[in-house]
Parts: sequence; structure tokens; C-alpha cells
Amino acid sequence: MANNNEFLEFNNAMKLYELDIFTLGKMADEIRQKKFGKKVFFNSNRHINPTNECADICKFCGFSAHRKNKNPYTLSQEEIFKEAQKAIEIGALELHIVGAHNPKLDLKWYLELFSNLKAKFPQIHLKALTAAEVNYISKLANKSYQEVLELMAESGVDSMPGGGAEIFDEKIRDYICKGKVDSKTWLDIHGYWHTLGKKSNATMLFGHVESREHRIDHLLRLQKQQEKSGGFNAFIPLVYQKENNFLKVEKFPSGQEILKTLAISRIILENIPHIKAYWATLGMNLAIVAQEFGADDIDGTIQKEAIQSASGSKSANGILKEEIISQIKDAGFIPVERDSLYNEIQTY
Ligand code: V47
Repeated sequence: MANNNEFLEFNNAMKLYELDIFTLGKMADEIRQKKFGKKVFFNSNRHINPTNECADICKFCGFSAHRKNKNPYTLSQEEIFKEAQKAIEIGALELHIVGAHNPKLDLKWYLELFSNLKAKFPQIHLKALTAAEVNYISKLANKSYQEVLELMAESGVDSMPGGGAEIFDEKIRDYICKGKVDSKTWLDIHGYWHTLGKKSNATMLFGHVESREHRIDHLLRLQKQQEKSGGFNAFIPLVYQKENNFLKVEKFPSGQEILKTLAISRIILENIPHIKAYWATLGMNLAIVAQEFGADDIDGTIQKEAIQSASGSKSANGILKEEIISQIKDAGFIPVERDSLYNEIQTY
């Protein structure tokens, strides 16, 4: 920690975990209600994962092809266009495109994919490539990440998803995903993307081998980045799913610990507009309860989910919009369908 102020800030933030869940929930809910009242946001989106062949081995990942997941694949652009066409026909307004670090798919391949998708489907919002992928592809192309981000923007990428952040603490990061983009570069990539006038999200993978200290450190680093570049739209705390991977975890967080972490995220990240309780890692029930603890978004219909479901979550086939609306209403909230940049489309 650089100075006394940061030490104090860290200690104060750590003390939040000592509060009981209702006190924390009330604090987070006050911020949430001030920002969004009783609205719960969701969107109509579709995940497309072009490949699972990955040069990196993150211990927590059940999606990439390895000895516990022996089905390597790489989609052709034609196959991706077909998936996109089908997705749009059944209502997707956003394509969320992330995959793996595959040396066969270079910068040129991705830029062609994005500009072709935009030419075929000009109305679609392209949310594509994690900062980890940007870092990998730029090294492969021998270009700076700045240049890659500029080319992505020119080719039609509208926003960047929040993946690849995992846990910023260098020791934990080294243990769970050695070789992946380092924490500073992850933050710098998002910072540069924001200077291009673009928005992005941020995630934190928790509930594995990290401690509360590591989560607080992660949140404070994001808070500082947002002060500098201001372009994060949503923070998404991802609960670790334990199957088909190489990360041995002894103790999993209780519902209470998960809700406390969400509430603390809302409190510390007051400068990031939205906290997303991602139903694919929380389950829909807890994602809805999380709306009482600072969250205001649950992500969307997804249609097809491959990353968390590879490690055990029940999200492979997405969820119907009607089911999302019904769950939000049943909990006494107002369902609001949004676009990818949180413009409101329809209130139900
Ligand atoms: O970075 C991998 C995570 C992330 C597991 O920006 C796992 O709107 C839990 O970032 N258990 C990719 N999580 C997904 C992601 C995301 C998802 C939804 C919305 C947005 C957004 C972003 O998935 C990876 C990694 O942290 N992940 N394995 C696992 N076993």
C-alpha cells in the first residue's frame, strides 16, 4: 500500500465485512434506491464463444479445452454469422463475444469478424473481447494494446465485457491464472478504451482461494481506475463454480458471504453506476435477493452460456425473458429491459 490514506481506506473497507448482513444490506440499498429506485435491469443478449482452444491454463476454467474438457472447437466466421442470425431472430439486441487465447485466431480474423457482423447486422450491439484477449491478441500481432483497441473500435466493437479481471492481487493471480494479462495491464486496457469514448464492465471472480482482503483490494483498485477513466458501466462479482477445473477449493462462500460481498461492492464502487448480480453464477433466486443488497441488474437472456455452465452452473440454455420479468415482479421490483448501455427500452 502506497501511503497512510490508502492504509486507512483499506482498513475501513475491511470493517464493512464485520457488520451484520442487514446493516450492510440497508447501506447498499440506500445507494441503490437513490440511483434506481425499485428498477431491476436486464437485457436481451446472446453469448457467442468463437473458440475454446486456449494457450493459457487458468486453474478455475472448465470452458477451455484441456484434459477435463476434451472437446476443442473453433467456429468459422460462417458458423458465427449463422449463430448471430438465429440469435437476432429470437430477439437478441447484443452479441457478447468472448472465447479463448487461440493462436489460430489473430487480430485480422477478429477485425474481419467484427466488421462483417456489423455490416450484416448494423443494429446489433457488439460487446466483445475481454482485456485478457486484447492483451493476448496484441502480443500475437506485435502491436500495442492501444492500437488493437483503436482497430476494434473502428471495426464496430461497441463496448468491452468485464472478463479476465479475476482477482487483482498478484500472488493469488499468479496461483490461479499465471501467464494471463497482469492486473495493471487489465486496468490500463480498460482505461485506454474509456479514453476512446467507449464503455466497459469489470468483474471479480470470488469464492475460491482468495480472502476478504483480496476482494477489498480488488474493489479499491477498480474504484481508483474509475476515478481516472470513468467508463465502467457495471461491476459484476462472479461466484466461482467448482466443477471440471483444476482449482482445489476447500471452503465455498455461504449465501450470506456472497450477499455481503455484493453489498460491499455497491458501497465501495459508488462511482460505478450498476452492480450486476449475474444470474448464471448466483442462480436466479439469489440474483433476485441480491437486488435487496445493492445490485440493480441481473444480466440477460443469454440464450446460450458456455463458461460458467462448463463448471457446473445451470445456465447453458439461458433463460426466457418472460421468466426474468415474472421473477423480478414477484420480488416486488420493476423489470426494466435495457440496451447494452443502460438506455431504458421497456418497463414491464
Ligand atoms: O473472466 C471462468 C469467469 C469470466 C469460471 O461484462 C468463471 O457483462 C465462475 O466476464 N466459475 C468470463 N466464473 C465471463 C464474464 C462476464 C459474464 C457475464 C457478463 C459480463 C459482462 C462478463 O468467467 C472470466 C472468469 O472470471 N469464469 N471460470 C468458474 N469456474
